[in-house]
Amino acid sequence: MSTQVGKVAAELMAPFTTGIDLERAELVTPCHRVVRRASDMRGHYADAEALEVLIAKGDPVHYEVFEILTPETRGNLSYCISKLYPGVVGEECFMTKGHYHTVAQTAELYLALRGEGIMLMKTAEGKVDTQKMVRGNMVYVPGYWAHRSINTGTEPLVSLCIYPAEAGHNYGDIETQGFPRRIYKRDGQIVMA
Ligand code: S6P
Ligand code: ZN
Repeated sequence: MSTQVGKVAAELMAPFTTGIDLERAELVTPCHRVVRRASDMRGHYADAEALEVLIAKGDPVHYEVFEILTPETRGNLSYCISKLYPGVVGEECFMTKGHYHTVAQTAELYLALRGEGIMLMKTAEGKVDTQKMVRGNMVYVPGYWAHRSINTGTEPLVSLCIYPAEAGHNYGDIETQGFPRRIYKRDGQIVMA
């Protein structure tokens, strides 16, 4: 009993509160901010030439992630606001790189707050799944599923993501094999191919 109490004391964190600026759809005081521009997305879109044109035209931000990180030990939760801008590379909708978790069995919950999109998922064994991301939808990404968000709308796709702090990012086979589906906007229609 005394050992258990001692262990808890060693890991004890102070409770804290963070705020989301609901207008800007950003965390007010993130620990860390990730910014990915078109030039960070080389190798991910079908039309590599269209991506280079976009980079030459000013290298727009594709997405930002505002993170609250806690110690990467079992039991803690980290979370972030993911803000994925609208746009196309050729005809392919803007998307995140996508990743497995390094601790492969860890799950993640995405609560869509604004915009419209698709969560595209795959497993290393070849399973594929898509879920609709629209305000109020909570997409549960189970362990072992690589996940990529795709903005199919005309405004930023904003989600709150909550995941075990130990989860980590594993970009594994995504940079070499991508995902088995792509999402295009053709004549204003969303097309999955
Ligand atoms: C973390 C979570 C998000 C993503 C973010 C960027 O588990 O899924 O914070 O890191 O949406 O995606 P990516 O694939 O570029 O890391
Ligand atoms: Zn994740």
